[in-house]
Parts: sequence; structure tokens; C-alpha cells
Amino acid sequence: MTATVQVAPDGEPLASGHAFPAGFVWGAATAAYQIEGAAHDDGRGPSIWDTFSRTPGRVYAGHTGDVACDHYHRYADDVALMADLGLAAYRYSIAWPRIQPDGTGPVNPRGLDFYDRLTDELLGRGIDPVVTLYHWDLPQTLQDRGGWTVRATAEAFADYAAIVHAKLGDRVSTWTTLNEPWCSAYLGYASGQHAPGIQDPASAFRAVHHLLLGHGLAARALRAAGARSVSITLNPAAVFPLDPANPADAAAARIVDGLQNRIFLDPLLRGSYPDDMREHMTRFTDLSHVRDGDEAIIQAPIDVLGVNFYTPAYVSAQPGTPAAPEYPGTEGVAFRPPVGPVTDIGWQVEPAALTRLLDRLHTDYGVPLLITENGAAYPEGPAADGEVHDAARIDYLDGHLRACLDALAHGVDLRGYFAWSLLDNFEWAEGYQMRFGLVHVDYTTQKRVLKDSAKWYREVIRRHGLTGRARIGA
Ligand code: IFM
Repeated sequence: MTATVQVAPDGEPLASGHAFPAGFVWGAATAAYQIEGAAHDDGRGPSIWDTFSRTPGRVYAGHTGDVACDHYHRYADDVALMADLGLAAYRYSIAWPRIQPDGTGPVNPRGLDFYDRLTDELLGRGIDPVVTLYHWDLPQTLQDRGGWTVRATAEAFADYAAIVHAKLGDRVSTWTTLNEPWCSAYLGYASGQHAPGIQDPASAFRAVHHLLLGHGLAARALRAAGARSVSITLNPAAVFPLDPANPADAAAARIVDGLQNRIFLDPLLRGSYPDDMREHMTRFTDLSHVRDGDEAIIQAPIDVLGVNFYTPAYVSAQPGTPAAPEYPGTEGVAFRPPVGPVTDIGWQVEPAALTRLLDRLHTDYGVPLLITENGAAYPEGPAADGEVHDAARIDYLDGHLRACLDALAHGVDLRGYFAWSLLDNFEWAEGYQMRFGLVHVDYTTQKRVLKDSAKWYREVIRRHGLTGRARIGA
């Protein structure tokens, strides 16, 4: 992929001297449970997030996805907003409980029809549909049978993938199996911060394996059905030793890297779990759930790796520190509190960490990359003039797009960038209090207002690049 130096239409050269390659895809992303609402419409079954959000104390202020952004009913208007922004692609997820309300068995045609309509609406506006099959909303009935701790869920996922492909495969070319299996496994089954809210490391490691197996089986089913592009999205950690010269800090970073990165990347792209992670897992489970041949299934070829990035982590060795619940077995590893600017959710802003992460993924795994999520929570709502002046989000996005340019300049095969998120939405355990949208949503009236960041992003897309630090409306 060659990059030619680009000069913006106003004549101002790009700050970095590098450019986004021709064909670099500009998109935005959402997920079904976070925006659709219509939790009981057209035969949708309950998901683990319906159950979890109704469990007192699990989600901020008892918020649920029952209504969310009402996108299920307003999708045509939302697609019009995407077209107004000039998006080339839109990444959305399919709600498994709409397609198979019980997780297996009968297909609900009305659920499929919704995604049929949405996909046609996108194509009618010239927007490429990028489908994620699983963004955390497991049918509750499957959870009742063990969820991701059992092999049957991986097998059911492949059946579901084939069902969705049979409906949309004539129009959707890019298929992502899972979104952030680290979150599904460790937040869902180890720390319990996410649905299904279980706190059991052994279950978490079983979930890691069955999620990966589900990916491999689904990838195989999609490919057999003719899918052109198959991918998985991870949230790889940009994890660094606090003191790189200190071997104990480096060892601490290596464990976190193993638990969040290599335990997924190695089987996906090298065909086996790393030795240190196998050993680590045996502290909690006998690995009898990992059968001969599973790793070969997991290594099903992918065309691109989706990368979701928000913030780095710095760790050090501190004997006596208890393990972080979402990183089982990390006793003695301390996570440094954020330093410098943070977003509303408390995540450190450090764009250069994205460049380092992309460089590392490129060097170690040599796979084409796509930023499938990047963005920031900031609280701004409409000001007296009715506009949303979210300068900090513009700075965040601008910085991270510059980080992408740096990675491209280093030779990283980076195919595109999806901002998280198109709309303010249900931010899982944080409920609606955290706003990641380019578009502000008033949850009482469902009115949408383009934030300044949305207008800025529209300019970036129009120019196919950045210019200076100009802000819209600043
Ligand atoms: O909102 C989430 C999304 O669902 C998955 N990736 C991280 C985002 C921000 O927390």
C-alpha cells in the first residue's frame, strides 16, 4: 500500500507530511444493544444484558437498553445522518436474540428483516455495511445452559453466523465474528463487571477458549458460504512496563500482555496458545476443554484484524498487590493510575500508544489492520446556541488519527478507521452517563444533534486527511 503526501484543499500540508492511502476507509461504529432499543419488538428474545441491567446494582442508575437510541425505529434517519457525514462504511452488530430468540433452533424472520432493511438503507446511501455478529448480547437461554463456558455455545454461534450470512451475504462483504472477546471472557466471567456477572477465573478461561473456537467455527462457516472478508475485533492492550529498564516491571507487563493480547492473537494467527499462557491457565483450570484440533480451527484465515483502542496501560511489579479481578493471576502487578489528560470515563489520553500498538501488531503478527473503534467519552450537551462544542473529543480524534498516520509511515498495513461511536449510547455498566457519540442524543426526545466533532470528522472525510489543528466551532 503506497501513501502519497497529501496537501489539503486549502493548500495547508498535513502536519506529519504523510497521508492516508487511497482506499483508506472512513467509518463509524455502534453495537446493537447499545443503540437499538425495541427490546421486546418483533419477537426478540432476552439477552444476558437484559438480565444483567435489570439486576439491582449492576448498571449505573438501573439504566437498561430497553429504549436506548430507539435506532430500531429510527434507523433510516440515522443512516441519513451517516450519509451527511460522508461515511464510507458503517460498522453495526447483529443482535443474536433477534435472530434466534432461544439462541438455537427456530429463526425469527422479523429479526432478520430489520437487518435486511438497515443493510439496504446503507447501500442505498452508498455506505458499505460492516457486520459484527457478536457484540456481547448472548441469548439468555444460552447463558442458562452455560454461556461461553461450554462448547455448545461456540457451535451454536457458527450456526447463527451461517443464518445471518444466508440473509445478508449477497450484500455484506465484510464479516466480523466477535467484538472484544477479552471483555466477554474476563469482564463477563472473571470480574463480573459485565453480563453475565460471574466471578470465577476458571470460567473466564473456558470462555476465552470457547469464544475463540466460536470465532474459528463461524469463520469457517462464513467462508464456506462465500464471505469475501472475515475478521475478528480485539481490544489489544497497549501495555508498557512503568520502568522499561526494570526486568520485574517488564515481567509484569508480559503477564498482562499475555492475558489480553497473546492469549487471543497467538491461537488466531500462529495456531497455538503461548506456552506461558497455557501454564498460567493451568493455575485455574485443567484445560480439558481444549481439544485436539481446536487451535487449528481457531487459526482460520482472517483478512484483517479489527483493533479497538482507547487508552494505554502502564504496569509495575509491586509485591503484595492483589490480582486485578479482570486479569486473573496477576498478583504483584500494579496498574499505574492515569497520568495527564483523561476522558470522562477516566481513561488516559495518549495517542502515541496507538502507534506503538499498531507497530507491534504489524511486526509480530504481520496481519492487515483496521481500527474498528476509537473515540472518547466527554459529557458536553447542547450549549445555549443549540450546538455541542466538544473540542476535547476533536483533539482526541485528531491525535489518534495522527498516530495512525505515524503507523502508516512506519509501513503498517492499516486499512481504515471507525470512530466510536456514531451516537451517544448505552455504555454498558456505565449506562447512559458516558457519552462517546459524534452525534448527541437527547434520551427524552430522541433528538439527534451533530456535535462539533461530527462536523470536524465530516471535513476529515471530505479531505481524506487532516489539516493543522483547525477545530469546527471552537
Ligand atoms: O462502548 C464500548 C464498545 O461497546 C466496545 N468497545 C469499547 C466501547 C467504549 O467502552
